[in-house]
Amino acid sequence: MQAQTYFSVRMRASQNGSHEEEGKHISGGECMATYHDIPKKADALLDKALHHARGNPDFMQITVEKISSSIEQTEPLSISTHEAATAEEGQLLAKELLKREGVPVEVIDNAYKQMAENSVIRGAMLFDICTGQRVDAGNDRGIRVSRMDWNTDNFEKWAQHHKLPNSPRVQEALTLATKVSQHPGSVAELCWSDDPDYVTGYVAGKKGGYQRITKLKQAGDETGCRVFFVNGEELHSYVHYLEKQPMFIQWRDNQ
Ligand code: WAQ
Ligand code: MG
Ligand code: MG
Ligand code: MG
Repeated sequence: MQAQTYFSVRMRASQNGSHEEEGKHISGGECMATYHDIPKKADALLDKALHHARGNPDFMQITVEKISSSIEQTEPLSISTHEAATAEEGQLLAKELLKREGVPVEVIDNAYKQMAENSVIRGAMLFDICTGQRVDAGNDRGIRVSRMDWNTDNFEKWAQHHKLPNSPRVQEALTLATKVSQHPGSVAELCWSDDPDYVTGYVAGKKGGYQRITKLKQAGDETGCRVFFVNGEELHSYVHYLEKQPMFIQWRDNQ
């Protein structure tokens, strides 16, 4: 569809050495840019890393790669917000919403158990809903979804229409959740931030869309979560989709 050449721009930042040297993960980010926009997009990612609630990084890497496959375009998932008075109430609701998306309760329990054992991961853990097992490499890298973006003007119109804060965090999370959910093998996603000052998270799925929950952890907690529940997918092509298939989110603002 696109006439222009786009580039994938990715950033990762850590403290006390690189991720490979067991440094602490501070921030990551991924977007797509035209050649002309690379400086602007790279600068925004650098800024995100340099002013982060998890701390100041001493290792940063920005990677720019030309995208040669064609870019898909899709509408954002529908959005809803559930108020939770406490993290416990929010977590109970998250489990209920995952069940409604079709994740068996034993698989949810196993994911929470493994989460507690791998609390510092900088990507997503993948769980197969048929076996209940974690199916990505099982290390502290996890899988990073990449090559996705949502034009900020279009996002701002969307946010205004939905009376939501015009926040890059919501923009990034909904972009990621929409791309993940588009794959036929994706059943549901569970996420909350590893940033100590942000306690809202979500469950996303094909039935309920992007379902925000206003409190999933205590303020000050630096433990985040991102889990993708998948249905018997051939892992190699699924991960290839997450990492490599380029996708733009585009909201039709005529609704
Ligand atoms: N691919 C896979 N996993 C990722 C990615 C990615 N591109 N980016 C982040 N993660 C994982 C990683 O393990 C982080 O620790 C965790 O997700 C949380 O990332 O109000 O801000 O960027 O609607 O801190 C959701 C609610 C906010 C937004 C989520 O996540 C709203 C958030 P963060
Ligand atoms: Mg992020
Ligand atoms: Mg992004
Ligand atoms: Mg974070």
